[in-house]
Amino acid sequence: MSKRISLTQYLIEQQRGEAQIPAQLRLLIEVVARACKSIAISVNKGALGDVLGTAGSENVQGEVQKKLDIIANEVLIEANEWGGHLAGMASEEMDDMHAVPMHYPQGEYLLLFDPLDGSSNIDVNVSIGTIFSVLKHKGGDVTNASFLQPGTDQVCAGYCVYGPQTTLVLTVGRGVAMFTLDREQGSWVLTADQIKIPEDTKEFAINMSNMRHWDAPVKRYIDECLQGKEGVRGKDFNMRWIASMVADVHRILTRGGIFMYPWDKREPNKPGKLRLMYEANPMSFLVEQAGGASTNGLQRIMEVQPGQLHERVSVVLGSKNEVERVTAYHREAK
Ligand code: AHM
Ligand code: MG
Repeated sequence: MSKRISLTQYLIEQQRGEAQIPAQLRLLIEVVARACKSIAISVNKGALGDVLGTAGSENVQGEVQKKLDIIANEVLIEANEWGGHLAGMASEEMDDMHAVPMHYPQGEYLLLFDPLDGSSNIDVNVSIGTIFSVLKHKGGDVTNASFLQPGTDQVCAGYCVYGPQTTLVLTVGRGVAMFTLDREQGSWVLTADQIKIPEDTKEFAINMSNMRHWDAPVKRYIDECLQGKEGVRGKDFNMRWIASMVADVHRILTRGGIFMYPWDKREPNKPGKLRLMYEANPMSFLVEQAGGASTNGLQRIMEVQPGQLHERVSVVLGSKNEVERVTAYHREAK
C-alpha cells in the first residue's frame, strides 16, 4: 500500500517547502479542518441528531436559517476563537463580523465562511458543504471594513463537501489538494494533489428554471449548448445542477465543466445570488489554481473590489475555454 499523507504532514511540508506557509496559517487550516470534521458528524446524524429542519430565524440576507446553518456557524466560531491565529471572522449567517474576544491572543488572519452551503439540500440528504476564505489582517481595529479586500489578497481558500465521501479541498496558492476523511482513523488523507480542470468541457451547470430572466449573453451561450451537434458548437452538451455550489464546483474540479449563477431580472438591483466574499472568491481562487477561470461575465471575480461584507456577484467559473467564451459574449453585448 502506498504511504498515506495526512493533512498535518502535507501542511508541515508546505511550511518547510516553497510555499513557506507561516505556522499561524497552518494552525488555522488545521482548526478549520477539525471544525469540518465535527460538522460532518452532525450532518451524518441527520434526523437522529435532531439537526434537520428550520431554526425559525432569518439571516441578514432574509434567508430562513436551517438548524444546521446555525450549528455549523457555531462550530466554526468556537473552534477558531481561542487559538491565537485570528483577528476576526465573518460568516454568511452573521450580520457583522465577529471579533476574537479580547481575553484571547489576537492573530494575523481574517477568516470568512459560508458554514453550510446548499442549505436547501440539507433535509433531502443531498451533498452540502462548508466554504472558507482566509485574508491577512492589515492592521488596526478589526471592523467589517477590514474584510473588504479583493479575492487576489486571499492567502488560502477551501471547502469541505459532505457527500458520499467527506472531502476537504484546499489551496494556499500553490495548486489544489484534496483530502478524504478516514472516519475510522479520524484523519484527513491526501487523495489528490495538483488538480487540473480540463480546459474544454461538454457539461454545464445552471438553474434552467431562471432562463426567462437571463441576460442575452447567458441565453446565447446556453442556447448554443442546447443545439448540440447540429448547432454552432458542433457537440452535444450534458447538464447538471445540484443546487449546492460546493458539490457543483467539486464535480468541475474532478472532471471539468462550467458553473454559472448569473445576474438575472428577478432582482435586477442585485448583481447575482451568490456572495462574493465567502462563496465566489474562495471558489474562484481554487478554480484558478486548478487552471480554470472565473469571471462575473466581464471581470475576473478575484479582482472585484468588495464594497460590503455580504456583497453579491454574478458567477461564471470552471473550464477555461468555456468561461472565456461566456465572458466574450458579455463583452460583445456591451
Ligand atoms: P446557500 O448558501 O444559502 O445554501 O445558497 C447558495 C446556494 C448555492 O450553493 C447554489 O449554487 C445556489 O444557492 C442554488 O440556488 P437555486 O436554489 O436558486 O438554484
Ligand atoms: Mg452558500
